[in-house]
Amino acid sequence: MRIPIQEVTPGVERAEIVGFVHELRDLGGLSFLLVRDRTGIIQVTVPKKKVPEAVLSAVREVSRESVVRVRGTVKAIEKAPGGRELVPESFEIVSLAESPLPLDVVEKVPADLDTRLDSRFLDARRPRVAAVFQVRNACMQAVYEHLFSSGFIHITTPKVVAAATEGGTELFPIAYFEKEAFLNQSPQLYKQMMMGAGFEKVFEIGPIFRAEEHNTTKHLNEATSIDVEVSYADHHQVMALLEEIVIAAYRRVDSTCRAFLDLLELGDFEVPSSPFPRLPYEEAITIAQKKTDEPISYGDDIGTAAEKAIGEEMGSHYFIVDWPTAIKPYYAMPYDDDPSVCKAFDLMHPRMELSSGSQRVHQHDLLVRQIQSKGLNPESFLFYLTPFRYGMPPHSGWGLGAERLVMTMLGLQNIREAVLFPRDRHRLVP
Ligand code: AMO
Repeated sequence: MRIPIQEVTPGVERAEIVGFVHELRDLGGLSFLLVRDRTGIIQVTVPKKKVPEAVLSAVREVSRESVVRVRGTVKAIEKAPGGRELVPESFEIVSLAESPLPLDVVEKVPADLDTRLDSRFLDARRPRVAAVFQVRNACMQAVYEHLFSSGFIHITTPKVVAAATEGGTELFPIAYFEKEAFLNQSPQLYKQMMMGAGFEKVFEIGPIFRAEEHNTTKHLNEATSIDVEVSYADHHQVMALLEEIVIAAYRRVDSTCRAFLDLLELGDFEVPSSPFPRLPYEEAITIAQKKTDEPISYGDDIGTAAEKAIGEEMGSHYFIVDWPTAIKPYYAMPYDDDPSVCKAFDLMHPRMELSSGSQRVHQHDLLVRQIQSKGLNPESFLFYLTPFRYGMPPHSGWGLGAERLVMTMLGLQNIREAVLFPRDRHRLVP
C-alpha cells in the first residue's frame, strides 16, 4: 500500500510510493530519480546490476513528470534528501509524461508569470508554488473555524444579479435569457437583507466580480471575498472582529505552515500584534500631503502613491476610520453629530487595502436619500430597500479580500500568484 513520501523514514524497511518524477539522472552503472508527491521528495536509486530487468526497462523509458509507482527497500543514506533512499523491486509507469514539458517544474529555467499561468497545472507542481496555496488553505481554515465557532451562519448568495451593488462602474453585464443581468460585485445587499431576516451573524466566502479596466498587480476581475455582517454591532465591534480574523489567519500559518514558509524563504514570518492603530482619514491625508508630491486634499480618494506613503509611516496593519460620507458607498452610516463623516473604515496592510466595512444605514428613508445622493435610482434597489420597512436591526460588516490577505502575508509581488486561475483583462483561460 502506498504511503506518503514524507512518512518514508530511514527506519521504515520497505515502502511503496506514488508520485511525479522530479529529476532523472543516469550515471552509467547507477540511475538516480527524485520522486515527488505533495508531502515531499525521495531519491530512488537504481543499481543497474542489482534490480530486476523490468525495473531497468521502465526506468529507461520514463520521462520527467511522469507518474510512477515504486516499491522497494528503504536505506539510510546521508547525502540524499530526508537521509534515505528507495531501491526499487518494482517500478511501474502509471502515466507517461510527454517531452518536452511546456514548463520546467524544477525551476532551473525561470519562466515569466504568463507562461506559468498558461500551464498552471505544472506550475502548481512546483513546491514553492504549492506552498502558497497551502498557506492560503491554512488561512481559509482559520477564518472558517473562527467564524463558525463565534456563531456565524454561512450563507450563499446569488452571483447573477439585476442591479449594481457598489455603484454603476466596474460591472460585468451578462446575457440572462431576455433580461440584462450582471455578475455581482459584492454580497453586500444580500448579507444586509439577512440582517432583516433575523440571522444576526452571517458570513460568505465567495467570488466577487469587478470589471477593472486596467491590469494592475493588486486587482483581479474575479476575486474571493470574505464577507461578514453582524446585527446590533457597531463599526468598532466589527473592526475588532476583523482584527481577530486577520490575526487568527497569521497564527494558523505561523503554527502549521513552517515548512511552506521556509520554502518561500520567510523564516522571519511574524504575526501582527493587536490592536491595529485607528488612523482618522483626516490624519491619513495630512501624512500623504507631507510625504508625497502628488496633490491630495481632504475629500479625495486615497490613491496608490498616498496609500504607499501612509503605509510606510504606519509600518504595520492599521485602520483608516471616519471617512467623508461623500466618498463612501450609500450604505455607510453617517455620524449623527456630523453627517459629512461616516462610520466607515478600511483595513490597511502597509502595501495596500485589505478590507472595507462600516456600520450601515438601517433607516429606510435615510437609505433612500443616500442612494439618491449618489445619483442612483432607488427603484432599482426595491428588493433591497423593502426589508428596511419591516424591522431592520442596526448592523455592521466588512469584506476582506482573500487574495490580498495571502499576497501581503507572503510578500508576493503580484496578486495573480495568490489565485490558482486568475481572471484579468487578458486572461480567461485556463
Ligand atoms: P470593497 O469594494 O472595498 O468593499 O471590497 C472589499 C475588499 O475586497 C477586495 N477586492 C479585490 N481584490 C482583488 N481584486 C479586486 N478587483 C478587488 N475588489 C475588491 C479588497 C477590498 O478591500 N461591500 C463592501 C464591503 C463591506 O462594506 O462589507 C465592498 O465590496 O481586499
